[in-house]
Amino acid sequence: MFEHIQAAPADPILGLSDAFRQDTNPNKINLGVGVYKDEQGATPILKSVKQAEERLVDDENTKSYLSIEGEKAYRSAVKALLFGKDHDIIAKNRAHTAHTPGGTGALRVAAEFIKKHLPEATIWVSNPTWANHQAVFQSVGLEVGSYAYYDANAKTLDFESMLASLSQVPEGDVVLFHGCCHNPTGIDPTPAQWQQLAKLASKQGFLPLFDFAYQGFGNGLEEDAIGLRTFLEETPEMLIANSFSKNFGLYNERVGALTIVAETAEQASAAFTQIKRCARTNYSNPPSHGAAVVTEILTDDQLRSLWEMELASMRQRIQEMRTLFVNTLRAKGVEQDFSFISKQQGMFSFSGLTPDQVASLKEDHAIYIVGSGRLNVAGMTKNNMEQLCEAIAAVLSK
Ligand code: PLP
Ligand code: TYF
Repeated sequence: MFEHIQAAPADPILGLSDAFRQDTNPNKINLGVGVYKDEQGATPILKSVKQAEERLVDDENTKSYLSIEGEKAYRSAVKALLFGKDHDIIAKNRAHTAHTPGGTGALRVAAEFIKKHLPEATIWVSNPTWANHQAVFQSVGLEVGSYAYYDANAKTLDFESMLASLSQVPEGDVVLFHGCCHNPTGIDPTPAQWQQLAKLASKQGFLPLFDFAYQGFGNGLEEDAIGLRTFLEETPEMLIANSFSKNFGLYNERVGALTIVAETAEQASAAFTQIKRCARTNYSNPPSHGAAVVTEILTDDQLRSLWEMELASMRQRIQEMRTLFVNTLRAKGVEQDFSFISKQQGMFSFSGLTPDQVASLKEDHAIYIVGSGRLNVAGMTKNNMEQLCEAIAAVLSK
């Protein structure tokens, strides 16, 4: 039965982690997968998370199933984080949130929901985008199109082309936006550009789907929500797939959520029953632990302020590494201008390194970055910076 089955290609990002693990070079550096690392190169459990877990060990009294949509306290906490706790949408009951296994789980449920209830819709993603977007949407049979986003020469957002592409999107289609910290480029629209995009969405009549995997890694928790909150002033409907993998460091607990915003409370309730149906036929109900940790932290003043401090320190360390990287490259005699990297947001930057240079970094220097030239800046440390920049200087001068 299985003899005709061909091996699937490795995931371009997760496959790189496998290759990294097998590399025996003691000085190897992994700037591939988007995982935060501290100054020691470790991905530690946040203190706020440990403290919340200690409380849960004492207080948890059942491992019985959660409901399909997850716990109420978690779902309320997610909405407050996305919209701000006093937002009209919450007061008017126009949004419902389902706890999903990670941001990927949220995207998958969103994809099935779109396919089933907006069957004519094409979904549009930025060029470039996270490698898994296209695969998740295609796996449910959705048509995926792409809109202009990045200017590879100027290393900026090509906003004119983005507007021109999105002006072609017909009414009833879906457009995916990265809420902040665009993966892979590290370049986000400005507040004024978000306004223009939101007005365009309203004019064209397309449905925005926000993928919000890095809240707090750009400018701050509130600041990073500006894109989706600006849209909500113009568009009465939205889907939001958010992840707590990065901002709580809860990667392997698989914690995220899918939120639907509708024009009225009645429409939101009806649509949400269909979202629950998609969840039920996928994984029945979500895993409890990660969401219980997030709820404990978000609803307790002391844990919440500890978490916000820890998140700010992750954000600041990445920003420091951006500046140090640019300065160290210059100090190593690299003439090419890399200053754009210090202006970008979140974990990632598009370096502009070519596929050959990326291959040489891996083969000759045991430095792993994604084939597109995307760097995980969060994998840089003061300790690996000299070695990294010397290697980049070497491959650039080849
Ligand atoms: N969306 C983007 C843009 C991401 O970078 C990631 C990263 O993992 C995800 C979604 C998926 O999040 P999760 O790991 O919680 O499934
Ligand atoms: O882009 C990244 O590196 C992260 C982690 O299939 C990731 O979003 C990468 C690939 C993948 C799942 C998660």
